[in-house]
Amino acid sequence: MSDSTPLGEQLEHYSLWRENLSLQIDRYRIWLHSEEISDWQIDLRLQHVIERLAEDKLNVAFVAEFSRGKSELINAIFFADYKKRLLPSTAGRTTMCPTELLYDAHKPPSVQLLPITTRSTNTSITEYKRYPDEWTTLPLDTESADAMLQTLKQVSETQMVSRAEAEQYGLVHAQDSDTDLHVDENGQIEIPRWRHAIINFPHPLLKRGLVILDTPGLNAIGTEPELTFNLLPNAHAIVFLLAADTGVTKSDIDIWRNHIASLQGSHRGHLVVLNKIDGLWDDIKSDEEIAAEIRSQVERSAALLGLYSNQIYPISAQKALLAKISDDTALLAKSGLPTLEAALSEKLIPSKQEIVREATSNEIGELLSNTRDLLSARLKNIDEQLDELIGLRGKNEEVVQHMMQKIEVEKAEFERALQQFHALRSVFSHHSNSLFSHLGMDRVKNEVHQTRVAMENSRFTAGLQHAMNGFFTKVIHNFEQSTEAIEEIKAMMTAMYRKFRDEHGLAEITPPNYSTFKYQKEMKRLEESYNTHFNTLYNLLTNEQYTLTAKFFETLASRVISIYEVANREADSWLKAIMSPMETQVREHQMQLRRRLESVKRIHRATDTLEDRIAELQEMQRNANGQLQALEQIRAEIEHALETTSHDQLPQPAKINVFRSV
Ligand SMILES: Nc1nc2c(ncn2[C@@H]2O[C@H](COP(=O)(O)OP(=O)(O)OP(=O)(O)O)[C@@H](O)[C@H]2O)c(=O)[nH]1
Ligand SMILES: [Mg+2]
Repeated sequence: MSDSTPLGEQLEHYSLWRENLSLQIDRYRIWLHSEEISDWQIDLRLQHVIERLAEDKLNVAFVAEFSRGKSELINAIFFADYKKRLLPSTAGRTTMCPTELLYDAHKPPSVQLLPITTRSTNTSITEYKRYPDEWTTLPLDTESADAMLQTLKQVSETQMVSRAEAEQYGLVHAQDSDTDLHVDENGQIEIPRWRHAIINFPHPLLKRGLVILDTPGLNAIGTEPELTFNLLPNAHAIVFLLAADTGVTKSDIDIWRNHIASLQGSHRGHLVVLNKIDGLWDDIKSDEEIAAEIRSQVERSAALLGLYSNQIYPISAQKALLAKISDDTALLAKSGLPTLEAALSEKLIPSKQEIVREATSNEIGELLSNTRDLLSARLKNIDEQLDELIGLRGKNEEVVQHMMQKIEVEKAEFERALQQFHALRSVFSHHSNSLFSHLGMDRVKNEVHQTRVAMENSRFTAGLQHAMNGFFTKVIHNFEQSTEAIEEIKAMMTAMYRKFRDEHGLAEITPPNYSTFKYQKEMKRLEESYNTHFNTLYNLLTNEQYTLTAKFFETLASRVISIYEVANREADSWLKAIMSPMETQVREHQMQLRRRLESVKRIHRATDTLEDRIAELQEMQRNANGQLQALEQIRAEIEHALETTSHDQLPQPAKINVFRSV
């Protein structure tokens, strides 16, 4: 199906790249098992990496004022193969609720709809996603384009309610200048029937992890905090549409400035489209004149948005859809869509792949280097034992006796060190607890609760903003305190690693890094975007201000909580990553000492001949060397899988050594 488009091709390459990478990582995992070098922690970490690669999503959002052609463009890019206009697209307001199109193979094709009445609670959409029974679910008959079309019409459903009810949902307020939502003779107002829609649809691109977000125009973005604080900031690309028939209006500029341009710092892909250029295709004018007219409108629009004119793509979504449906290549080229599609895939995929590549490379690089350290330590021990035993050739019993005593002393010393190690473990868990007292879920949930109470208490006062600001201050402070705890843990472990290396010859290990800096930055970003929106709410009457602020706060809070969840998972795996190589090495060293003592004892008691033992050790040495070689091979294969780009035409990134420490 749509796989023949540049976007389809790139997505396919990208998903093949992920599949191949997973395969190589899984081979490493299986190898660790078969060689009996794995333990449950390593296995779990590898499984996580593999799962993350499989579940990787690419989010593209379409944002604009109403009737600029968002839904039409989505139809043209993604659904033309159905030879129908699948998503409803009509003059005036059409898409009434944010609509996510995705594919989750665990569920049957369906449309899930969250009733608008849920806006009277302060619960965010993210939270509702955990409770499927709050949604109305309609099955989607993918065999019939007509049946699908009927079901998809739900996203434009509206209903009539009283003005008071609309106010309760925060959809209108005293100074509402929204002319489309006018009160009729019965005092009723037309409002959307649904708050949010999720379309689960087995489309080839969605199956490869693409998630499309269609949004309603007419500043619905401002009233649904989920869009402002979650869906748009998390999109990997945003397509913003202008239309040639309306030109750039004030509300276009508002949406651009407040919801898209303000996200730019986070180097996400933004694409600006000037749609409906077919309105300028005037039969009386020459092609050159038409091209000049389009160019000048592009330039004017670029100037108004503060962009270069080559950043705006002139297209006709409607003609592109028609061209694809009727297989008209000339019209398709004229519609400008192919250029936009190529730009979209260039913006979307390479940068996403880079992020995934780096995260995977760091995680696997660390595990590989731990495995290598372990095998090297094992080999070093075997070498030493061999030296010891070879030195015994032709020596008398007294020498053997002496050696036995020497190893026993070493073993006793190591056992004393082990006691220190166990003491360290308890200090370590003490520090870990202190880390989680700042970073833990209980802490953040408590902050949220306290802020809710403070907001409720300052319902009619200016203290509202104070309560919200206090929330951010506390949350950011918690992250700062976590940083201190992290530094302490790191310093302690570094000292311990050094001690074991110097006194017992254990391999040098550099503890991995962990920083909460990115979360602090994310919090600051949320705070800024909150402040921007709060200032626009500030002019409202106090009661409305409270209602809206409370809604915004709940979405913010659920966003903050999900950031904490990620930070917690990371902290957890960091704590394991910092402790487990040490545990493995200590265990290994202890086992080797026991073996050495055992073998010398057996020789002493003459139950084993010296030559048998030497031969046995040589076999172990060959085996360990073989494992190190196999590991090197695995490392090279994973590195190769990481470096292969998803797209051969792309300039190759500067060659970097993906595994710094191996
Ligand atoms: N002439 C022309 N009409 C277009 C083009 N693209 C969309 N339209 C029409 O413009 C109207 C609005 O298009 P939609 O796709 O519903 O716009 P939207 O941005 O999704 O609007 P909302 O869902 O209301 O936010 C529809 O009647 C489309 O057929 C185009 O390229 N040329
Ligand atoms: Mg629409």
